[in-house]
Amino acid sequence: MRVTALTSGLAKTTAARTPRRSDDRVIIHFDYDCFYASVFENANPALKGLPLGVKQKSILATCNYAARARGVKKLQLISEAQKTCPDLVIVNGEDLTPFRDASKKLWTFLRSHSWNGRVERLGLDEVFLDVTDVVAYNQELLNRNALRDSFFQLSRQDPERGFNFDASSFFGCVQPKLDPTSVDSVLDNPVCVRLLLASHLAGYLRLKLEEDFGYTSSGGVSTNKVLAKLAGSVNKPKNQTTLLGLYEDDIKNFMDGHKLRQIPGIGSRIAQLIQDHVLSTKTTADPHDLEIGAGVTVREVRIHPGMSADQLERILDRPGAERGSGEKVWNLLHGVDPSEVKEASDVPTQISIEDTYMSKPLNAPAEIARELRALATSLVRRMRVDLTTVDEVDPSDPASQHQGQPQLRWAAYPKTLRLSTRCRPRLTTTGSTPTPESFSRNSRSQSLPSFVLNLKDESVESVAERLASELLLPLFRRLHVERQGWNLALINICVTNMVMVAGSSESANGAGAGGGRNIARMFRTQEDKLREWTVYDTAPVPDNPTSPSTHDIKNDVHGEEGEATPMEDLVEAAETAVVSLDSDADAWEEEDESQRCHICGHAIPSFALLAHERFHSVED
Ligand code: TTP
Ligand code: MG
Repeated sequence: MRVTALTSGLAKTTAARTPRRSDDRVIIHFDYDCFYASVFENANPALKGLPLGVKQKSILATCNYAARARGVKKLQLISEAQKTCPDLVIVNGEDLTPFRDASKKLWTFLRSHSWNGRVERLGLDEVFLDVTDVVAYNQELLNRNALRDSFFQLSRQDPERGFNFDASSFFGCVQPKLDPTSVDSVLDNPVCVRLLLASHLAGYLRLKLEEDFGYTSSGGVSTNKVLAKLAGSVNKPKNQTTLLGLYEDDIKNFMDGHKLRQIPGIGSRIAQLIQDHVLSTKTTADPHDLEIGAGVTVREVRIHPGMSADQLERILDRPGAERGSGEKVWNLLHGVDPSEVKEASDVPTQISIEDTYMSKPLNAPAEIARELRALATSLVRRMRVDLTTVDEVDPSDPASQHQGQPQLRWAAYPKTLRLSTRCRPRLTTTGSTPTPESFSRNSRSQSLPSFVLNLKDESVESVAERLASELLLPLFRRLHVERQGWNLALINICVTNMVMVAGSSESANGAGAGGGRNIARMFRTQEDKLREWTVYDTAPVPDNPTSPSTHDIKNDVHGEEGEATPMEDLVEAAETAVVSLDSDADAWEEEDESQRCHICGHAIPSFALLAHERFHSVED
């Protein structure tokens, strides 16, 4: 049987327009099953087996598979879901803290199996793992004469750390389905051998996620991120799929079967533009043979007359469009995705907390004070979870001991605090229909004072109280000079400009002892040394060209108006290792493919936009 290497396999006739795929890497994609529902089930096992829905506002953010079996759907209105399944158990999932905590725990476990550090979180419940090096190492060890008794080594240093597996077959499902007689072909194809090994690693890790943490997941294994993610969706839940490109058209056929909108990286706006083009220039007799409601398929786009990367570039050429989008989309249509799995960091680039008040906008000073205090409390709590680490106690070092307890210290700290608000859009009348005027977002920022970093003497509540009264309220007054009646629909507070503290025992101990002097020292040395490298988050939110412009944040960062000058009282300029942080473990929160709601301007991850828009449609 002829085997075509994954990297080749391009028919001569189409070579000119078919992008070339590289299959050098091995990527696993994990997607936890009904994630929010699983978090509740793990916290309260009595819920397991019952139909369970997780509510956010008036919508189900998700539901477990027992509920899905009864006809309940993700993103369904609660009222509809209750009609479909009257004994549906509904829990409130508006506090994201338990989901974030579970997500971090699972991600930390997966990361501990990476050798190259490429472990990327997408949202709270998806993880990409680049296992190219682990797999290549095990490929070298594979003994073709004893495939059934193989051992997968998880550590280069410790040859006994690993698991037994049967390398004569794949773990889980394979796509396209593999004829048993082609197993030998697989073994003759190095790319396929790597994918076979990765399927066992994925199976092992998924089993550990379930046994050790209580989370089942779906897995996808392939040679790039888009293929791994799509493969993972083929068999859900609690299963996995390895996508092979053993024969020439395997990947093309796999991609062709998807709707354009299903392809990660092709957002709704791009999909709409392409679909509009394909539908309006369609030449076949019956326009209804394209499923207009459900969207065009990859195949329909790919074979559309004249379609090419250049053509897509022209279709997508709109003000603000990224150059090269045409080629990127064309590549994706062919399963080509050179994007790297990002390197892991424990620390988010920013922590942002916000709340919306669409149905009851805020207008009175007392309401503002209350909301700022609540948001500040969440923010400080979040900082203490996401930005701290626990030091080991060294029994021989009295300085490292604090009543025999492990010490919490900052693993990273933010330098800037930002407050943003949005006012509810007023309705204006265009023709006979009232439409919302465009909203405006205003932001102000300033340095974060050092009391926020005091882990020893201050409780979350007392830090939050000071943060709200001493910083956020004055910032708010600078943003809104009117004394009341702002019609406020959103408040966001955010800490950013993160600086990571390297794990030197000196800095660790000092910060661990209360975050006072040594954090202060870190600020000082960091400020002096890295000033020229630091990128201040100055960008006004460019979502509305008519919105009032934001001030120059640089002035704030350096203590404009003499409000917060945490650097001033800092002493001791001893060296402390710090590095600028440029990772984005939590980038999904605001940056990753997030879109803005056209009604309230709230930044929403793409995956949640639908739910959010439904929320508006039912809020009143
Ligand atoms: P998903 O992975 O889409 O859903 P899921 O994990 O619940 O279910 P599946 O088994 O199909 O993977 O999203 C992950 C979590 O994100 C989900 O548990 C709830 C949350 N979420 C929202 O808050 N809003 C949304 O619009 C969606 C789609 C998900
Ligand atoms: Mg999921």
